[in-house]
Amino acid sequence: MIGITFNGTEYKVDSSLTILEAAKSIGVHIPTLCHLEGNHPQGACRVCVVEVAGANALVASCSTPVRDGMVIQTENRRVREARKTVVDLMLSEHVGDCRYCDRGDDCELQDLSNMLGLREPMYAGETPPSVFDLSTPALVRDTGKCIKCRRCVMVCNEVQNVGALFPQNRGFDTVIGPAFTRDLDTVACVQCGQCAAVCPVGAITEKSHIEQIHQALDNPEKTVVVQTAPAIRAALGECFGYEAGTLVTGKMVTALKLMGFDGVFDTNFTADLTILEEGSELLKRLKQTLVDGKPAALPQFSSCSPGWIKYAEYFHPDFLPNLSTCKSPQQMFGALAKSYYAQQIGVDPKDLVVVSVMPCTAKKFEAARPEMTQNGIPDVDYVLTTRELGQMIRSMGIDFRNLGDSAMDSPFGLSSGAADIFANTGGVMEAALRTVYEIVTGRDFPMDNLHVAPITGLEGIKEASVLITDPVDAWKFLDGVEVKVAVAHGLGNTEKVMELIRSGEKSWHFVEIMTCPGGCIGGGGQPRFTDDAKRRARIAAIYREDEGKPIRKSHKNPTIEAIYADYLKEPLGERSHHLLHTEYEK
Ligand code: HC1
Repeated sequence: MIGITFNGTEYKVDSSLTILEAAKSIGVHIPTLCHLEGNHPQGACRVCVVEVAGANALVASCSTPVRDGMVIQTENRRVREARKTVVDLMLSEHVGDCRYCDRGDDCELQDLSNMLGLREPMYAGETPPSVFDLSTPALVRDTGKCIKCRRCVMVCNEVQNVGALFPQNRGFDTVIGPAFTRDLDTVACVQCGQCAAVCPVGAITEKSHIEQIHQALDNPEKTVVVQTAPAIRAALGECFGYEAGTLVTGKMVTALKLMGFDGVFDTNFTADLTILEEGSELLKRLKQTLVDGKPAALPQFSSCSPGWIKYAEYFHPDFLPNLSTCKSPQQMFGALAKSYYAQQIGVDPKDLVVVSVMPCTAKKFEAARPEMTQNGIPDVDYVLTTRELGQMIRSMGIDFRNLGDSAMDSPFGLSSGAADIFANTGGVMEAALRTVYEIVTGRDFPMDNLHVAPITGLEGIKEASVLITDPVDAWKFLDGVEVKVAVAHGLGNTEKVMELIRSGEKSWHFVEIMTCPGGCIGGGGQPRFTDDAKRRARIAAIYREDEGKPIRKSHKNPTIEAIYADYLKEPLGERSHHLLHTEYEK
């Protein structure tokens, strides 16, 4: 620890920090439009300038390390005027009318301009042309709104290892975008939307489905049902001023009913179903390999995160046979809604509209994939991000904070705690282990409070193993086998996992990959944030939801048992194969 002085008061801070980090650690706020916690400083926006005694010029606090005895002013006239100049210069080049901007109510540039008291432009400025990129199903780019902060570049290259976005040209002509300033569909973008989640302005946003959903809700010919992903309930509240990690499951259901949906269902139901199908698939692959002498593709990779599927298609096509053939819970829900449920309620699948609420922009792309249809009808019609749902609720005049709680509808409303934790990194794996262990041994899953501690938390790559002893007769070949698993979140960590597998350094049986840092709770469609505190709060909330459930294992969900008895018959059976599984080809 070293001693430094902030605004006249002495503090002890960690010597490894930058001024910006040290200020945060003692509760002093320094504004920034380019910094992303946990990543190296960019020094791009210069909004975080501070005065350091003895230095001639103001310094960027994000890229200046603290030194013992440093005396720092984060706020005085000189600092304030410098920040005003910087922000005003950004505004002078920023195309757009706040009245019509998607970020009108949560723009960091507008907030900062207000905070600094900017009331009229100091510089007339020249604005660059606004070029729209509407090429992908998930994202919209508007180059005119871009303030060149490079957060998207950082997250796309360093966190996600995708490299779809980077700065081109110089000075005023700088454009942040795909190579040769072309559209996103010309490069290996996985549409995860992490760029849209960290953009401080409206330069990259999700492609909205709000208008199409209003039209469907207004159409008396259509029956419109909605499913809500596991991660929504721990984050939607933030759109209405709740602290991160406030669970709003019941209010969310009430709001969706008030909006006019004919059925409000839970993607968690099909998350439970995924565990039965994906767990059975793992056991089948192990049997083929260990007993039948026909080595199956191992490790098996989870397949519910569409950004990861796209990443594998682009960068690791030789591993596509290792992807579980299970459709994601979103798509399983759509397929069941348009078959089993449509039949039950006597509606032609063509007149049933399935809407999803997802924390993920890539789910829009997943729903549009040609594999995700039956007889030409898409499993899922429209996908709203958490942010879009918040916007829709507000626009329909629903007073979210004062709503009571409602329960999800039958038959797809009941789920286990294992389904809840799909939202967290490590959750799919833990849910699978809870079920597979019990199927194989016939005994209760032995982990403390059912959690597999080594694969919880925000470590980038996590590993665990479970030793199988004394299995039931059907699985005798697994006696003494140590089932080894791994978990990665964020595609940068995923790439490291792939290197470990390719080099032979690791030989896991099952690997969970989630595209976004933290898992779906940190998805590109969630209420925006740039630090880990919100990820942690949402993760804790999801574990609370799991621990509060009377049923915490997917195979113990009675409605899952019922749908197998009535309709699907058995995991990996013919109907499951037809409705719930797919194959990916490059
Ligand atoms: Fe996810 Fe999933 S957990 S992918 O993270 O498998 O988006 O929440 O809905 O489909 O269930 C996202 C979340 C989500 C699917 C499930």
